[in-house]
Amino acid sequence: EGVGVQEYTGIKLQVLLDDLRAQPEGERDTVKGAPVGQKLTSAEVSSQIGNRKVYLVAATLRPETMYGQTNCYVGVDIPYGVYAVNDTEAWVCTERAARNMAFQGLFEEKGVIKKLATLKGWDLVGVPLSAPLSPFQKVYTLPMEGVSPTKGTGVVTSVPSDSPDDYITLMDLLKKAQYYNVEKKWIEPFLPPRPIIRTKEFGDLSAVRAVEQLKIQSQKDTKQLADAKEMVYKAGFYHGVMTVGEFAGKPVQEAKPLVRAELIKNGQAFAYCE
Ligand code: A2H
Repeated sequence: EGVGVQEYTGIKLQVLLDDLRAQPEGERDTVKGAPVGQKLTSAEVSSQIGNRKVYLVAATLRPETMYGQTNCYVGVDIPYGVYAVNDTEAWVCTERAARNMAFQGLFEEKGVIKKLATLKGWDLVGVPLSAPLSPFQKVYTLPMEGVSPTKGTGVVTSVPSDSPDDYITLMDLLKKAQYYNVEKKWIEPFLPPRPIIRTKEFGDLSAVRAVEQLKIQSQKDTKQLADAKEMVYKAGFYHGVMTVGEFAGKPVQEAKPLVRAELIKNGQAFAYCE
């Protein structure tokens, strides 16, 4: 980072509000005793959102990995806002990110922020989403300890096949579901990760292999995770070849801008810098 500008891709994961609303509160899963999505679907927030579609927006440096999305991560204690983009869309991210977005002209009126609601990460855990290019129709929002409130949007989309952090967090959550206040059914159907990229260093499932090689046990092993992340990132970038999707057979370096452009063209992503 430092002086350089980070060119992220903002990925739009649509909140399946109808799914949430179709399930009466009494029959909903709970997080810390509160029904999932309770705040998002409350009368007060609903009236603010109106008819807008709501998206969690995740910042990624690896748009070509979106074929491997299995879930989305938020920090449970991080404050998030629901921001109006225009009359038809609202985005969930940190206030810091919303300010950057406003100045980058991503909202209807340049420089102007219209906040519809305030949430905590906890309010989003268990919320169902539709993630572009994911093989799954519905994925879930889960808690991650290492999410930084001052990087990207504060929302991280999860690709356990190619991100050691994403993979170990998923294993952690599954092992200690009760402790983390998550349902196993938000995790189990999405495992094991499906291969999307092959590298000569790590084979088909780079993140899984690196986590095993470095004997990483949990998301608390931050030093080894940083090493694994660097190794996997380099292997993927320089030697990765896509094994799925429209650009299967192409090197990652070629596929990356193509997938990004495709997502942006389809209105499923946007350029975001910081
Ligand atoms: B990447 P950099 Cl498959 N807190 O996306 C913690 N991590 C965050 C974050 C935040 N607030 N915002 C974004 N990130 C993650 C995919 C991916 C990513 C893969 C492999 C490696 C990888 C799927 N998760 O990143 O510090 C996001 O995860 C390794 C560099 O700005 C984002 O890209 O360099 C990356 O960290 C941005 O990290």
